[in-house]
Formats: sequence, structure tokens, C-alpha cells
Amino acid sequence: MAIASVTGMQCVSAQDAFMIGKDVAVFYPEGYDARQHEPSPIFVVDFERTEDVAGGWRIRPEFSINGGKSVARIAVGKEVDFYGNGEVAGQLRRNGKEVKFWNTDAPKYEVDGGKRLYQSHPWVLVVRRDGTAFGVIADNTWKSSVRMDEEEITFESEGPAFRVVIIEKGSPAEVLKELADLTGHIEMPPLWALGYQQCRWSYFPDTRVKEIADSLRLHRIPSDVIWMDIDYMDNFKVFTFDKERFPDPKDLNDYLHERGFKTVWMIDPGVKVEEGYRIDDEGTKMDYWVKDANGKPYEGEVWPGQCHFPDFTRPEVREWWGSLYKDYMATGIDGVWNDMNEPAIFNVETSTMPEDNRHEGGGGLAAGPHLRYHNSYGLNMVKASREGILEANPEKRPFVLTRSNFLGGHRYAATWTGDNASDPSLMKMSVPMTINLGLSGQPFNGPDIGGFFDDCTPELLAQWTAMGVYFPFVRNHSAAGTRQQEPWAFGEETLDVCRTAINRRYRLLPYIYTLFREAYEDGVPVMRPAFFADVKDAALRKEQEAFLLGGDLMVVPRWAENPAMPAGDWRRIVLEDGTDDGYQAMLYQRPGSIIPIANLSQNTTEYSTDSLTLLVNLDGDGKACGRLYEDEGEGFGFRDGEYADFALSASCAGDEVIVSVTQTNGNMHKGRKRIRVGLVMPDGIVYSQWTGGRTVRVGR
Ligand code: MIG
Repeated sequence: MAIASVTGMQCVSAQDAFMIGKDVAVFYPEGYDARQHEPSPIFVVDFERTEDVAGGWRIRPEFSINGGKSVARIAVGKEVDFYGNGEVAGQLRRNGKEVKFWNTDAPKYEVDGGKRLYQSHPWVLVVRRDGTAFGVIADNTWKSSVRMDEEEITFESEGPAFRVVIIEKGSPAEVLKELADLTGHIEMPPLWALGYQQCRWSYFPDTRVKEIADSLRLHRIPSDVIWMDIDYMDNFKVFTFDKERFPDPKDLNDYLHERGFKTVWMIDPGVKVEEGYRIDDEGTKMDYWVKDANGKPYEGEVWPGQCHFPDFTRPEVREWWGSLYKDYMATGIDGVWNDMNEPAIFNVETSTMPEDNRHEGGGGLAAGPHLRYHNSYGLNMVKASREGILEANPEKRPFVLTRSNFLGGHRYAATWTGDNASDPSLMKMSVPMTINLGLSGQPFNGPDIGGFFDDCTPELLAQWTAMGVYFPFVRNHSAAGTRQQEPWAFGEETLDVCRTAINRRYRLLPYIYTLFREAYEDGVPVMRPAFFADVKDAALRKEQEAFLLGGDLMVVPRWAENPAMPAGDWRRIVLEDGTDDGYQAMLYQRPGSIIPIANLSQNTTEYSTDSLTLLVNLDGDGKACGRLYEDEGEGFGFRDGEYADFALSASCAGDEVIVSVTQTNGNMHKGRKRIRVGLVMPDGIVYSQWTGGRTVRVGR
């Protein structure tokens, strides 16, 4: 059943199109060659024709070949707002923007005018005035671009004609749920990965790392993770340890574990060309490297000097790479940081490998040029990493952080937004960047807090931390050679600001962990744009200073100049006593919501919800509700019912507010010692006494 028809000079509508589910249609161009695109790294489902696309279906691509490029144009109608696009610099609303899909090491987001960064997500979320929404996926890894013009989206690719998937729904949240159903839901992260994390390129030797850990505890900065950058490696050789600086990684990991820290260590894709270096010898012997156009193992320069690059398109290479993590993780490493996997190459103008390099594929994937496989290089690497780490530690939830990735890669790794700088404009930009990644199926992400390049200032670290603790991923990181950037590096006042902010993060963990559960279930982002509070409110569509953490908390950074707030009686909450330092982001709670809060802990191994505070902001009818999801925070028992899901509810009876906590799901017995209620009033929070049991009655 071909429905091809010539509609313009060169334009053809889909040669074939069909529904692959409710409200999801796929459109195939004429001459579509599945071997050039499938199996797609984006999808976890096979496309099965459920029915034909109905005549009334609104959004349809027109395909064409134009100047040698494969083009898909999608007319979108008037008055729409564009979002998503994955990792992008600049404003939240993508109208009028162009993004290039060619993963690039992009310091300060300056390459190509900021049009291409470390990751590619050929994805646009489109929201109409009335709040209905649709999403567009170009199922294409080849070098390409997208433009969002006034009434039209244009994908243009240097590769062969590609198919387009359209999701049509009643709201952006529903579109994102469908996106998760099609591309995979995130895995539950380990709880510790939601804590505060301290990183810096140049934490060496191991005694310095211990010093950092001790300082965090000494200054009572709640924290969970210390990161090891490339400094620990022997001559930057992956899966090795410098004999002088890091002679005993197990001892270091033990030391940190004893103090309640987890550790994340870096692994890059480039393998130093060196005879006698086990990894290089193995890869060479097995012939696992990416090849140049002549079929010889390609060599490119990175940190260690000349390197080979594993061909991650090959299943056996992924398996091998994954297996390398076994001994490595056995030193007590908790998580892995995959950097430079665009892949980034030094001293070449393109900063990556040649487009005509060869990848072998396998497992149904055809051999093809780097032009095709560049954008999925990072995705395939983290897929290998995740699987290997899981095999090494089958009882633990893998934690992988990646710099490069591709649409769908959220299944394997969390991400950070690469090398920003200690600059207020980049701090501000980190809000829309994190939001748009969330609107592209990657909820677990965040920027280098404090900024990577250049010297941070006390003012900037205070501002950035005071807001950054409400991001999904919270890590302070900076480049070697810049000024020290730990919370204590700028004196008492900055330290106090950071501590207060981080304390609030830890107190909010019951709520934040529940949000990750929601992301896992429904594909809804953890950090959301303000317009999610009221998708019909046109005034919220451009808001990119203030943002939502989940559905119930608006975060307004102190530097926000003119934040648009959702209508309704959102009430200010201040999470703890103490003077207002003028830096802490302002938090507003949604009317009708209940937010669960823990007592302060210094890390997630100490964290407990035995004492639970429920912040209640009643709606106009005197009601409120919320949710608390809990499990072990580690391992996979939750898949077999080892969790506890609670409905939180509040209602008024006479002069009293009755607040109750009811387990609705899960077999985990979560003994709770005591609860209390904080009634959010216009002029502050009024706390009840602590009580045992599951119900609290408080006077209004
Ligand atoms: O060429 O490992 O984005 O976070 O500290 C720089 C050193 C390599 C880039 C990463 C950055 C990391 C740095 N890496």
C-alpha cells in the first residue's frame, strides 16, 4: 500500500506510513533502506503496523532529496512552541533555532556558534497554544541537523533517506510518556547518585582525595560522591592506576567508603597505542579497533598520545569492553564516568575522527562509515559500560555518567552538560539546558556547578550552588589550573551558603527520589519547565529562570529577574530556620500538594525517613495530596515488590487538618517512628508536634 504522491517540486509525502500504537505514526520516505538505519539505537520496540494512519492525522512529514541531502519537512501549523532538541545551548524555547547533530567536544559551547554540543537528540517537542502537544523523532544517526522555523521543522541529513516518527497527544507530559515507552524508561538510579558530589580535574595524589573527603565532613557539607578524573591513570591509560599517585585504589575506596562516600572513576574510549599494555594488545590481537578508510586500525591523539578506538558498533567489542570493568570495579569503584566519547580527538581540525573511518557493525547492524556511527559512538560505549558494570556487580544499580550520547541513550547513563565555564551567563543557561534534556527523554542530568573553565568567584559559586541543588544531578566540578572551587574555597560566607543549600537537597531527598521513580514510570522529567504547572498559560511558555522540581515545587533562583509564576496560591516555603543569606533559591509549593521531607543527614548511607515531615499546602477546598516512594535505594529488589509506595493525603474536618500516610503498594515494611506536619501558611510554616502512627491532626 504505497501512498506516495508528488506534492511539490521535489517533495514527496510518505511512501508508506502506519500507526505503531495509539497516537504514534511512522512515516517512511521513498527509497528507504532499512540497512542504513536499523536496528535503530533509539527505540526499544519493534514497529508493528497496528492500522493505517487516519485521514485526519495532523502532522505529516514531506520527504525530499535536496542538494544530495535527505530532507524531511514537517509543517506544524501556527503558534506553536518548540522544546527538546536534547543538549542545546541557549534559550529554552527553540523557535527559530538550528541544531547540528554531530557530537562535538565543545568547550564553553562555542564551537559552530553553539549549534552542536556533545550529544545529539533528533527530537522536537511541540506544544500548541491549547496545550496539546506532539513530538517528532528523526530516526537517523547520520550527520544531520534540524531547524525550527515559524511553521515548519526541517531535518536535513548527509545520510540516506530516514523515517520519521510522530507522537500526537493531549499534553507534553503524555508525549514524554510515549517517548519513554518507545525509547525505554530510565533505570532507577542508586540513591547515592542523587546526593551532592565533589569533583575536580586534578585531585591527586590519593592523599589529596582523602583530604577533600575529610574537608567535606569537617565542614559538614552533606555529600555522597568523590570523583576521580584522569589524574589517577598511569599515563592516561584506561583501566590502569598510577603507581605513585594512586598505588592502592582499593585502600582509597575503602577509606572513602568508611566515611560514607561512594567513588566514581573516569574511563575514556581512547586506548593508548603501546605494545605490552594489556588493553591495547588485546584489542589489537582481536582486531577490535575502528578502521581508517584503508582498513587499517585508526589512530588518533588524545590524552595518552596516539590511541586506538574500540569499534563499539560491534557486539563482541562491547562485550569485551564491558568485561574490562570486572577487575576494575573489584577495587571498590562504585560508578564510572565515560568522558571524551564523541569521540574527541586532539590536533585535528574536526576534533574527531574522519567521516570515512569504518565501523564493522554486527548483530544485524550493517558496516558503515563514521558519518553514520559518529553520533552513536558514545551511546554504544555507555551501553557496553553499563552492561559490563552490571555483570561485575549484579546486585547493584550501575551508575554511569557520560559526556556524549544520543537519543535513547538515557537507558544506559546519566549525563552532564560538558565543559561550561565559571561565568554567570553559563550558570543561567544551565537551567534551560537541563530542562531541555529532560524534555528529550534524559531526566538525569546537570551542569558542572560553579563552572568548569576559568576561575569561579565566591558570588558565582554561592549563586550556582544555591540553585543547582535542585537539579537532578548535583556535582561541583572544575578544570585543572583554575582556582579551587570546593564550597570552602572562598571563605566562611560562601561555605555557609553552600551548606545551607546542600542541606536542603538532603532534606528534600524523599521527594526527589519519588520524582526519579515517576521518571522511571512515566518518562516525566525530574526538572521541568514552569509551563508544566499550567500548560495552557501562555505566559509560562518562555520561562527559563524559574523552574519546577517535580510537579509540586517551583524553584526561583535569586538572580531571576522577572520570573513568570503559575497562577494559584503557590506558597513560599523555607526549609529550615536560620537567617536568609540572600542566595538561597526561593521555593514555592503548589496548592493542593504534600511534600515529604527527611531530617538532615550527612550522606545517603545515614539518610533515613524514620522521622518524616509532611509539608502541606492546602488547596481552596482544604485538601492536598502527595506521594512518597521508597525502596532500598540500591539493588533490584524493588522489581520484585521490595518497595513501599505511600499516598499522602490531607483534608479538613472542622478546625482540624487530618494528614495521613497510607501504604498503597509494595511489600517493603517501612517502620516509621514519627511524623509531623508542616502546614504551609501565607506567612510561614506551622509545624505540628511529632507523633507516632500514620495520621496527624493539626489545628488550622
Ligand atoms: O580534555 O578529564 O569534560 O569534565 O575534567 C579534557 C579531564 C578532558 C573533559 C571533561 C572534563 C574533565 C576533563 N576532560
